[in-house]
Amino acid sequence: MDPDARSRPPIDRDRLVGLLDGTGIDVEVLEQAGSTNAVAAERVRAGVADHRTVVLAEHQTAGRGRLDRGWETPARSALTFSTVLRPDVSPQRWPWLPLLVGYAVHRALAEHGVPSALKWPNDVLVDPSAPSPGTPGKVAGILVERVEGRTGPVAVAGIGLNVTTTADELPVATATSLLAATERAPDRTDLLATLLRTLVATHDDWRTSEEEWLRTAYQAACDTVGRDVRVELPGGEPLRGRALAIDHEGRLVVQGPEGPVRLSVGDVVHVRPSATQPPW
Ligand code: BT5
Repeated sequence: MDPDARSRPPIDRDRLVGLLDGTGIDVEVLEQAGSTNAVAAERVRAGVADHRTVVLAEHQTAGRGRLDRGWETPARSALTFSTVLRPDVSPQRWPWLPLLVGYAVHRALAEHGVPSALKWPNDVLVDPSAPSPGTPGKVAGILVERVEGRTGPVAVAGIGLNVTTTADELPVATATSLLAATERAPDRTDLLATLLRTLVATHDDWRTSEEEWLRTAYQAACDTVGRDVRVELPGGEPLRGRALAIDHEGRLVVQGPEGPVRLSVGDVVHVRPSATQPPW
């Protein structure tokens, strides 16, 4: 048996099926894939994947972030998977999807006793001690892509969550894992089942309701609001200011030098601790 198989057991498919019984969630586990978002998109275009189909790779070799950035994870150290969701809502509501997915990850981690916070728009952070004291690390990233299926558009919601990745395996200084940050890691099969149940339930609740509860819940879990931030904007000068709120379209409202600006995209750097207590 290779040493990794002991310290990093594979997903237990039989147990997973039991844990997901009655949810209609269908998980395909691949030993290896380039990007699970790409595989799920292929399945959607081929007409063999729809709402609640999930593709997971034990080892993702060409994981994607936003804007053609990469996502790197050693085999079986993380959860890297993509869930097909059919939001069936007006196009104006689609920008909520990445926020909704992040919020679902935050809730699922809480079920496993791990406090986390959200960094707008698509990072999940955990405290306290990694990568350096007082600097929460990025434990999960989210990539939501719209794909034209045979019967309309679907969202492919990719989640990468570092579980047992050790400090020296983490690809960048801002990254952490559940093990590195909290010195313990839930079993990946249990955690995956919680993530999928929470994601699908949060999505289905949102789809059939108004936005305000999600806005309030996201904002309460969001460590960006209340901080001084620098936001790198595509093709423009960075914006500096105080993050004030998440608005009703999921945009980050930043008080800049020339007044409030509403951002729908951007990379946020938290430049100073929040004046208020962080939501851990
Ligand atoms: C993201 O992009 O955070 C989205 C990551 C989504 C990954 C999942 S895995 C399953 C599915 N299939 C895919 O192909 N993708 C999705 P972004 O905000 O652009 O952040 C990317 C940046 O995060 C990189 O440029 C690195 O700096 C950093 N990074 C790379 N790997 C990381 C890791 N394992 N943990 C934390 N940070 C990482």
